[in-house]
Amino acid sequence: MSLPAEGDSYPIQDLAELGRRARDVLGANDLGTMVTAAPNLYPHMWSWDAAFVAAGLSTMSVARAIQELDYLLAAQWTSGMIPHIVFSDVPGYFPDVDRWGTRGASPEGLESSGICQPPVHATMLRRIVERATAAGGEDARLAEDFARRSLPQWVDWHAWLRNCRGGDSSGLLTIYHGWESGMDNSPRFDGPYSRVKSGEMEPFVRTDTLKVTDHSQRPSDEEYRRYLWLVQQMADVGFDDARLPGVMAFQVKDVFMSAIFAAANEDLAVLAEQFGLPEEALRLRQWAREFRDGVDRSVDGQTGLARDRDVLTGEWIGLPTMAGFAPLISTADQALLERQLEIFEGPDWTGDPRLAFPLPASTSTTYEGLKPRQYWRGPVWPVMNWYLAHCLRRRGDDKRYRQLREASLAQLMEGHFAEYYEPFTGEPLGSMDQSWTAAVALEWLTDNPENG
Ligand code: 2M8
Repeated sequence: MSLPAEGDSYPIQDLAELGRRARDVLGANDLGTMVTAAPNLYPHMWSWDAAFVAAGLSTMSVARAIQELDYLLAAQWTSGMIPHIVFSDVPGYFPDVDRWGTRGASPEGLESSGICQPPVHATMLRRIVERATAAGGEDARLAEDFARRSLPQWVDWHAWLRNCRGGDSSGLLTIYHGWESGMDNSPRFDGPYSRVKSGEMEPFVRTDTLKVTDHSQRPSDEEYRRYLWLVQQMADVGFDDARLPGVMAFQVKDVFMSAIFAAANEDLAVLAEQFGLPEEALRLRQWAREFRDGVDRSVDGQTGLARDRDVLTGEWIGLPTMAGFAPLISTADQALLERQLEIFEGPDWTGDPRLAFPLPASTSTTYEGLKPRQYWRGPVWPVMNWYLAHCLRRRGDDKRYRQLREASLAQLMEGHFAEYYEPFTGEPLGSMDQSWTAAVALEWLTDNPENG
């Protein structure tokens, strides 16, 4: 395994050291106002990263965790959308707020991008509240006060998703940019992107490839041109939700995000009941059902995997990517769950004997388009391992949670807290000291089912 040259204290010797180093990573990435997603490559707050990071922070300080979520919520648009990036004033990331054309769109002098990301927030908030309530005292009071005070904003966020992105009774949310999925260049989007023909555009200089100098680990220039073209298309209509369906060259029903939404609606409903909003809870449960059903209906009977749909062509997208396991997150259908678990543990996924660790790669390791070093086209993502394990554990599947925990901790002991890992060698790739990787390391460490 070839490790990056930077740093001098790898690998990690024991779990206590893993915890210390994970806390150091979050501390070093903390600007005081926000924990940036990564030190160099991502010097801002990303929406779904912030939710995972807040849960990681809550293992150290509930107050700091709440501050993180508060900062994200402060950038919420009046429509209810929570933007995918809240910008810090650290320079060096492209596209910046000027390229987005979103100056002034967030309140309170914050600057943000103009798209969203998967809504894991309510799930992570529920987790923080449960952790703080178990701790009792001041932690419990802080978390419960925050949940009570912020609930209307989370409900607005879910209402925006439901109404602006999923109000067509498909039970699936529409995304207008691959960045909204969080899995930017997954092969899931190759078909829809192939139909995005970029027109006249301001020239641009990427900054990501200055930081990750092995360019094979990042999306290509052609992909970036299309990403930027879509940003321009949205900016041209002022990010007006009502106009996006009429103009956007990329429109995909994202099955993984829809499953995350279904689960998050359940979690928010639990909080709404707990904190005195019973009518909202009913509405949220209705949305949970709607999207759970939408995800179930997308499953391809032959492959057993869930599918995205290209809205513009009407075609289902049935590639063997991690998104195919969306039902593991949301389904209530026991037969479907069992079939998915069989595939998940089979030779195309975590049962592939060539794997360094039995963890799900972002695309099947037997897929002919697998790019084991390239971003969302093959590497293993620690944050996804934790999220899927968390969803399984919520179903009472402690056995699989334990297996994924053990494999994930073994992977992280190499010490870089990488953004993603090569599936067969375990080589750390992308950004090092990635905040959400450190955050889930803390989650794994503080939640050992062996200890009851
Ligand atoms: C990656 O995405 C950003 C664009 O949003 C980028 O490549 O510049 C993705 O992995 C995304 O899921 C993640 O939230 C973000 C920050 O970690 O990086």
